[in-house]
This record gives sequence, structure tokens and C-alpha cells, in this order.
Amino acid sequence: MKTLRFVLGDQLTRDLSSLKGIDPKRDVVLMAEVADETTYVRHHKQKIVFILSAMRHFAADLRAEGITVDYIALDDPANTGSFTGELTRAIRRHKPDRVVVTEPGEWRVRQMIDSWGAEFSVPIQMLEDDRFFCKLGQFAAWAEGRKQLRMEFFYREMRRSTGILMAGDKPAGGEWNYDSENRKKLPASYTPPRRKRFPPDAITRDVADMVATRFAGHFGDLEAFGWPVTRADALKALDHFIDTALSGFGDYQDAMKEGEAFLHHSLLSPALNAGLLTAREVCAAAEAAWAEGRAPLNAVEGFIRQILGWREYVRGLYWLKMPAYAQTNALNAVRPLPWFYWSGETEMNCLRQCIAETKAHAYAHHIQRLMVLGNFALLAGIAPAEVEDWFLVVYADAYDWVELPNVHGMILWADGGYLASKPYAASGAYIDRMSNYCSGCAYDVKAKSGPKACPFNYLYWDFLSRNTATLEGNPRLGMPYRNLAKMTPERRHEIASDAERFLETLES
Ligand code: FAD
Ligand code: DLZ
Ligand code: SF4
Repeated sequence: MKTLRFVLGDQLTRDLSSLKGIDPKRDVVLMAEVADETTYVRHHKQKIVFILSAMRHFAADLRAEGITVDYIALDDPANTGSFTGELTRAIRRHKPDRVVVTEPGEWRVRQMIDSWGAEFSVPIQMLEDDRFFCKLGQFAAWAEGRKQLRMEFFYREMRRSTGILMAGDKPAGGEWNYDSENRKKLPASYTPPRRKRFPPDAITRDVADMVATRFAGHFGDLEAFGWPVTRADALKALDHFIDTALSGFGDYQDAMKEGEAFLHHSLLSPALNAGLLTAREVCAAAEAAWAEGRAPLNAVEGFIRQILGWREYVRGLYWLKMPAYAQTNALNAVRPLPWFYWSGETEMNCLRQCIAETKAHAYAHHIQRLMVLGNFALLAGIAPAEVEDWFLVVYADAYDWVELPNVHGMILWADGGYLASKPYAASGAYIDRMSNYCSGCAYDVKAKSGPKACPFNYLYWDFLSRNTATLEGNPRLGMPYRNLAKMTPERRHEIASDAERFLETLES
């Protein structure tokens, strides 16, 4: 049976379900660069270069194996610009007996593929994406009957079912979670490990030239592009992380430092999400480093929790709750996204640094996304759809299945607490404790009110005050609400007017 195997841009894995059992003599792999995908949001230039270059390298690897790849380039004059259009043309060219595709990562594309059955006379077979630890049905069974989902309990189930970091039926080292050891500030004299940069080769440079022209108006710089775009380089990036950065991952996971975009983070998310690395091999490499005494347990457990826990959890939740999930707005946040998220022009040094690094690298680490960029959007009451759009645009690792739950649920609490038990709201004191941003800021992190005070300080109380009806009963917010209740009416008025004055100055 002649099979047309359609491989999407984030499915660049040799043992992908849709490539299993391929017959190189008869079958054809279809890969298509399409305008719909490069522009459904105005992706950061580096994200487009990363995906298209990784696709071209993957196609070359398949061809080197003797597999026929029908590869449609973005600038092919006959390119229709859509997955459906390119499949239509490919079916005409190859006349397959069936089309096979692995289920896509995004709801938007899933709807499109679901419509193909009625559109084409050739049978379309959609196969499970088995690159994740947790099958979607397994997640749904775990979630069944729970009013709220909690990552920590899901993570323990995943540890048990995979045996990762387990000693029999007990967690390795006796604890499930070593987060209490993972909140250290960087010492003043500390030098973080160097990032391994992969200089663009001829294929990447070709794509970059095309992107620089065709997507000139998109956010982001191309100069610092250094992402691995092949599986071989992604494996080198994994080794480099394990050798140089993993041992400090736990201790410094929450730290931020001006001028240091990467610290002890792995930078593996673009490769993982596009399929150049699998979650299983990344977790196995980290576990082996611990077993060989090359990294401490708090670092390895903390790192594995991000992948075996958070990554699997947000994917399960996305597919369980879409499309309704994206529609909620539990805190009725309606403010437009401030313009400085694009321009970086703000006096708030923490935001300015995180946005500049995002623009330069299509990357910011988790705490920058959560506690600076996300925290501000939460406190300022920015409309969820606008924040989601920004996060989907600006990061090389951004896909709806992972971005949406992190933004909608984790940072904005727009799902009313389904994903996170309380909003991750924090005043300037948190940012001051975990970074050196405040020493270079026009605002005073210690001042609570007035034009020079750190905006996070009064916005934090204003946020709690504005959302009293929704959040006061939350058991995890008992202490701040008791403190708010103790404030005099004058102090509360001062907070509200500082917040109003500041928010009015934001240009959208
Ligand atoms: P490391 O810190 O080295 O972590 C290791 C791996 O764990 C990551 O590569 C990633 O695969 C996984 N991981 C860590 N945290 C999460 C998480 N919360 N959810 C899912 N996976 C996680 N991650 C994305 O891959 N794509 C996104 O679009 C994305 N958007 C985010 C938006 C917000 C508001 C927040 C708070 C987090 C978001 N994350 C997203 C999660 C996380 O910030 C990134 O995965 C991480 O910063 C990637 O850098 P790294 O590879 O150096 O990660
Ligand atoms: C992100 C992306 C981009 C920018 N371009 C393409 C493309 O031209 N062709 C392609 O097959 N995939 C691309 N992708 C990744 C897809 O958006 C991704 O496969 C779907 O969103 C499904 O998750
Ligand atoms: Fe950010 Fe406030 Fe610190 Fe300035 S003072 S860097 S705004 S936390």
C-alpha cells in the first residue's frame, strides 16, 4: 500500500508514529513550509528560522537514508500556503492509497486535520503522538472527578508509572520534591556556565536571509541565533547541559541576573518541542548523571520534574480542556497589552532586561516568564488573549499546547484555579530577592508608594484589592488578605491612586 506520510514542523523525530514501518521503495514523506504556519501569529524571526532550518535538515537526513521526501519550500511559486492545499497537491502528484499523519500539537491544526476525512477521497489515518510519557487517555482518567488539577500529584503518578527517580515504590532520596533547596540567589562572584552556541550553517543562513526579508516586520533579532537545528547538534546541546549546568540547575533555578540570559537552564525546549530530542532521552540523561554522581539529587529531581511533571501536565490539561479552556477570564482582565512588551521601552529594569533578552534570543527562562513578564501582566490586569498572543509570538519554544496553559492558567489564573491553586502574584521584594535587577532600576524597590516606588509594590496590593470577591476565600491567600484588611482606608486609597496613575501611563 503506497502511503503518503505527512510530517509537520514540530514532528522532526525519526521514530515518529507516522514514520514507523515506512517502505522507502514505495512511500513518500511530505513536508511543507507554509505561509499559514509562519504567520498564524507573527512569530519571532528566530523561531521561523529554527523550524524551517530544522525541517530542511530533517528532510536531508531522511533522504540520506534513501527515503523519498517531497519537500515544499516557502518560496516555491506553486506553494498554496496551507497544509490542506499542500496535501491536496501532493495527493494529486503521488496518488497514495492512504495518508498517515501523527496527531498535531495544536487544537487549531487538529481541527484542520479532522476536516480532511470529508475533504479527500483517500483514507486519512491520524496516529497517536507517542513521544510523550503520558497518553491523553491516561491523563483524562487521572483528571476524572477532580475539581482542580494539581501538578504535584500528577507528577508523583508519573514517577511511579515510569520508575524514573524511584527506589522501589519510594521516591529516590526519600522525597518527591526538593524545591525547598532550589531557591538560592547567585553569589556575587559567581560565573554561570557558558551556553553552547551552534553557529548557523549554509542551510540555516539561507533560511535566515529569506526570513530577514520576508518577515522583516516580525519581532526579534537574528544576530545571536545559535539554536541546534539537527538531532546531532541537539544531542551535543543535551550533553553540554548535563556536563556544565545540570549540577547547579536546582540551586539556581529561580535566580535572575542582568546580562545573563541562560544561567543553569538547559535551553532544550525548542529542540524538545520540535522533536529533535525526546523527553525520555533527556530525563534518562539527567537520571544517569545523578546515578553516576555527576549531579546532585535536588538538581536532577528539579529538572526532571519540569519535563516529566510540568510539560506532560500542561499538555494533558490542554487536550482535556480545549477549546473551552482558552475562553475563560476568571479575573475579568481587560487591559490592552502595554506597548513596551514589544519595544522594551520601560523604566522598569526587570521588564526591560527580560524583554531585551527575549528579543535577542527568542528565549527567557522560566522565572523571567513567570515572575517578571507574567507577574506584571497579572497584576496590571492585561487581557488573557493579548498576553497569550505575545507569549506565542516571542519564544522559539512556543506552541499553543504548552504556551496556553502556562499563560492562561499559570500566570494569569484566567481558568479560575484549575491549573494553579493560587495566582503567582508577587511584589518587587520577590524580584529583588532573586535578581540584581533592582540595583539598576529607576524605581525604588523598598518604597511602597509615590512616583518613585517600584510599581510591582502597589500593583500587588491593588490586584488583591480589585479581586477581593474572587480571591479572598482562597486558603493560600489568607495572610495577604489579612494584611490588606489591617490597612487604613488612607493607605488603601494611596495604593489605588498610585496604581491608577501608573496604569494610565501605559501605552497600548
Ligand atoms: P529548563 O529550565 O532547562 O527546563 C527543562 C525543560 O522543562 C524545558 O526545556 C521544558 O521542556 C520543560 N518545562 C519547564 N517548565 C515547564 C512548564 N511550565 N511547562 C512545560 N514545560 C516546562 N515552555 C515551552 O516549551 N513553550 C512555551 O511556549 C512556554 N511558554 C511559557 C509561558 C509562561 C508564561 C511560562 C511561565 C512558562 C512557559 N514555558 C513554556 C515553560 C518554561 O518557561 C520553558 O519551557 C523554559 O523556560 C524553556 O527553557 P529551558 O529549556 O532552558 O528550560
Ligand atoms: C511553527 C511552524 C512554522 C513557523 N512553520 C511551519 C511550516 O512552515 N511547516 C510546518 O509543517 N510546520 C511549521 N511550524 C510548526 C507547526 O506550526 C506545527 O507543526 C503545528 O502548529 C502543529 O503543532
Ligand atoms: Fe523591577 Fe521594581 Fe526592581 Fe525596578 S525596582 S527592577 S520595577 S522589581
